[in-house]
Formats: sequence, structure tokens, C-alpha cells
Amino acid sequence: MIFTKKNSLNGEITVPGDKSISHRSIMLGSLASGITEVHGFLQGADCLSSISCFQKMGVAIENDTETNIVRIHGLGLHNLKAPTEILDVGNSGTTTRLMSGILAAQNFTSTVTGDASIQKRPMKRIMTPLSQMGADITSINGNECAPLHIQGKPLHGIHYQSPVASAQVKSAILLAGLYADGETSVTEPYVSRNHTELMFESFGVNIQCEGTTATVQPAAHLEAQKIIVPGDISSAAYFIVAGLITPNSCITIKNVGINSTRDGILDVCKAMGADITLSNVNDTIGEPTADITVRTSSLRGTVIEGAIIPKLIDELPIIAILACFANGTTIIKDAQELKVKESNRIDVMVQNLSAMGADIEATDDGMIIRGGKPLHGAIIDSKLDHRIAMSFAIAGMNAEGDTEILGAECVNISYPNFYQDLEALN
Ligand code: SPQ
Repeated sequence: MIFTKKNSLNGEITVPGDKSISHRSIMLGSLASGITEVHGFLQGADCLSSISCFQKMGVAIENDTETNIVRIHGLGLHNLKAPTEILDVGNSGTTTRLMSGILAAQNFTSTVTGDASIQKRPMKRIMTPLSQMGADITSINGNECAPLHIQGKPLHGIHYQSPVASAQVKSAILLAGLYADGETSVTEPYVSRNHTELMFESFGVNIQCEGTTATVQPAAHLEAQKIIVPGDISSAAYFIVAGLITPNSCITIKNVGINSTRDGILDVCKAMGADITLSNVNDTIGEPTADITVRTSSLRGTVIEGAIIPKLIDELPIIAILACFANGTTIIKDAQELKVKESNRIDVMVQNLSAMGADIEATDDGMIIRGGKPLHGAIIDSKLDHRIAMSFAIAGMNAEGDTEILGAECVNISYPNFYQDLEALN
């Protein structure tokens, strides 16, 4: 894929459904009694991996890829079937960690693995708390990564003080907590995305959230639901930044999820002086939405640290691109989690942006970007990380010369039509 400079980007787009919510809809729909109907499901490879894993456990799931409506014939909490094959999560960390919480409590044994990237991502963070609950979960290669062997066991409720603000850790524990013999709670250093908690509530689970602690009671029954998945703010982020940094631009992104545990990029844009407005705000339902309009803006550097980090963790690669177009320095701190995503997103951003002429340096827990240096084209190795490929497509449209992205097809993980939607802007 080759990208060249654009003189403007204008138009209105609708991004695909939220990845986190789509995954959770498959899991809770499978454990509920009755048919859960999901509208706006994300047809990305990661969410298709979640579907295929639960199908391997006997759940009938109809996926209409034309309408993006998925119907899950839930088996109830205690009726998943022992899979006869390995559960292949592909590239999806969310499937691996959340599903492990469920598998830990089943009355069967399972093996979970995925691609080369998944087999390098840390699983000790879920193995430790799940083991404290009584789970029998081992890393087959003894390196605290997948493949994981999970022998289902009766679980106990625990209180877990998580060392990391991670929705995947929190959700794995809360899902296991549905099956525990008493209350289960998780306290994290900062609040991470709360889609599991919100969806628990709509499926009738007794869940309480106070400060940075979520507490779940064991469940007897989950009732099937209709779920409407909003557009993914992590996908909208590429168009937000494209509209702000490309000259003569105005882009509206319709129906984007603006859950307050996910909307950190909006605060950062405002702090940088962006022309960004929200309209059609709908916050009467569990997952609020809005249309987001951005216009070409004169930007200034900012500091991004602390409690906001979990609210924009997946947007930091594209925020690093944004920072290259701001006057002054942007400092990103407390973001060491970036090192254990689909790639080491600190190293990969610094290497590729340096190749384009940016003034950027890696730190132990983030990046320092001195904005204002014009970018030039380069060959970008995406490391098959979807967020890196999408970020550099936007950078390439704002650089002199050609930017070639290697492994560009990996956008398929979270946004299969990304390049077509980008092409449709003028
Ligand atoms: O599913 P996966 O591969 O972990 O996806 C990523 C992404 O960029 O799409 C992270 F690499 O998103 C995670 C996110 O970083 C999705 C997620 C969730 O749905 O619960 C939570 C975040 O991860 P974590 O480790 O902070 O809980």
C-alpha cells in the first residue's frame, strides 16, 4: 500500500462497530439463555475469532455479514460443550484473556492459542488471579504466554488488587466470578474500559462499580438481550486525526461510542487546541454515542499521563502522529502497556516515525515528540499490527513523497474496509 500527500480530506463516514463490545456480546450471548441479537457487530478478524471459539463449544451463532446482525443461540451458563479442537484466537488478546476467565470455570479441559503475536503477549496477568480463584491454568511452553492449557475447576470469589489498569484482566476475573462460590471484586490503579460491567448489568448480572473497584456476585442465569454496538472510537481516531492535520479538511464521523472510559482522545484533542465538536449526543442508553466533526486545526503539544492513559491506550499510535503536526513538545508517560500490545507500539512508532523525519524519542513508559518537523515518505514496517498500519496511512497522506506500508492488510483485524473508507474522502 502506498500513500501520498493529500490537499484535503472531506466527507462523512460511519466506522464499524466497537471491537471490545462485539467480543463481549458473543461471550455473554453464549452464556445467556435464549437468543441474543447483536446489531452493528464488527466483522473484523478478531471478533470472528471469538465467534469461532464459541461455535467450537457448541454455541449456534448466525452471522449475517451483509446486515452485520449476529444471532447467538445461548446455551446458558453451564452448558458449553468441551471443544474437540484447539480454541484458536488468531491475533486477539481480548478473546484469549476474557475467554480464559470463562474456561477456567467449565467442567472440561481446553487449549487456547493464537498467532505468533499472541504467543508473545503476557498471560501471567490473568493466570495469577484466576489461579487464586482456584483455576488450573498453565502455559504449555512454560513462558507465561499462550498456548494455555485450562482444566476447568470450581472457583472461589476473591478480591484482586490488579497491578495494571487492564480491562482484559478485570474482565477475565469478573467473568470467572460469575461462576464463583461468593463475591468477586477487582480494584485497578485507574479505571479501564467498563464494557463488561455495562453489559453484565443489561444481562441481569449483579455488578457494582465504585471508584476503581468492580464487584460481581455469582450468577444463576443470564437473560438474552438485544445489543446495539456503537461505532468504535478507536477506529474513528484515524479520521479524527486525519481531519485535524490534513489541510482544508472537515470530516464527520457518525454514531461513535463515547463511553467515558474510552474518550480520552477527545480530551487530548481539545487540550491541543483542535477544532472538534460533538453533535447528536445520545447518552440515554448504557453505551453513549455521538457524531464527531473535526476541521483542520492549528495544534499545540501537550502532556498525556496518569488516569487518562487507559482511556486512550489504543489511540496512542495515532496520537503520536497527531503530535508530529503540533507546535511544541508532546510527552506521553505511564504508557508502558504499549510494549505488550500486538507489537511493541513504543518501539515501532519511534522507529517508523524517525524514518519519516519526525523528532521523536522513546522513553521507558512512553514517547517524547517535538512537533513541527515536516514528514517525508518512507517504507513502514507495520509488524502486522493493525493500529500501526492505520496510523501510518494517515501520516503518509501528510508527508512529502511516497509512504509504503508493509503488511498493510492487517487492518483486517479491526477495520476490514479502512482503506476504502479513507479513499472515499475527498
Ligand atoms: O484484543 P487486543 O489484541 O488486545 O486489542 C487491543 C487493540 O489495540 O485492538 C490491544 F492491543 O485492544 C485492547 C485494549 O488495549 C482491547 C481491550 C478490551 O476489549 O478489553 C482492552 C485493552 O487491553 P488491556 O490489556 O489494556 O486490557
